[in-house]
Amino acid sequence: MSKIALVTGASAGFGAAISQRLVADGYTVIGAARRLDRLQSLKSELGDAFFPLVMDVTDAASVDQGCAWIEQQFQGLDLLVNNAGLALGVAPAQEASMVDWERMIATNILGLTRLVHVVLPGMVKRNQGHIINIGSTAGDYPYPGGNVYGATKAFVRQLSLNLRADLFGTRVRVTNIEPGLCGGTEFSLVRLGDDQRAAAVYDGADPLTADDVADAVVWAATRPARVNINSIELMPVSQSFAGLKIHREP
Ligand code: NDP
Ligand code: 8X3
Repeated sequence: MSKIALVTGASAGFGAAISQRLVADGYTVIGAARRLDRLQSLKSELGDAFFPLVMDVTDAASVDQGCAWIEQQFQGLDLLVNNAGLALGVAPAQEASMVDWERMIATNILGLTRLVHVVLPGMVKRNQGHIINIGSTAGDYPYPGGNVYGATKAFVRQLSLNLRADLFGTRVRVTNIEPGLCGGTEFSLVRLGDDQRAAAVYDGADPLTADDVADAVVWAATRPARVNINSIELMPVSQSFAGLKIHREP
């Protein structure tokens, strides 16, 4: 029997690459997102092992309905990859849009948490399963304009660790994958709203690719059942840390 995985945000970027890798590894994958046409074109590539599912993670009814369908069709999940997420804007906090902040919190925090809440009891009951959350280096290291986006990813990191604390004594696994700069996805277009500005983020940088992230996800998922990978932080070689800054009065 092939293992059953739900990948949120499967219509683009990491989610599409993770779905491809999991199917290649023998999983049956339910790929969830809002854009059905994108999921359908992934299905035409991946075939019978891929099931498109329209789901908006910010909508409780949509998540409940989608997860009920999965329970009925597949009798539960072996793997949840909580990948759907977004950044909006790079304005400093004092100039940022509250609407953008609310959307990031609704998607990256509430949406991800809602999926955990729906899926976890079944995993615990079956005493097996794995939740892989997609965090970010933005949850570990501050940068100007990262404000609420980075804070949502810090939430993902701490939730992942706290889940492990609660799951002590069960065989359910939790992993947080924290990528740094990664190109070839829609992330910067969504964040900046402009093709040229998005392309400039990666100019000359040799960033990570979605395949690099999918590699980390599939590696964590395929360790022996006794092994829990708590977190994986990965960056392109071209990315490193800035020092602390000191503002000096003239
Ligand atoms: P993309 O913008 O390429 O993909 C985001 C995916 O999330 C899309 O499939 C989108 O599908 C889905 N999504 C967004 N909102 C919702 C929603 N409300 N309900 C369901 N699905 C939703 O981004 P990436 O692949 O680059 O990013 C994926 C994850 O990785 C995000 O959590 C991001 O924060 C994180 N990340 C990205 C990095 C990067 O540099 N690219 C680095 C570190 C972390 P649709 O619009 O069809 O719903
Ligand atoms: C995305 C990575 O550095 O653009 O999570 O915030 S970064």
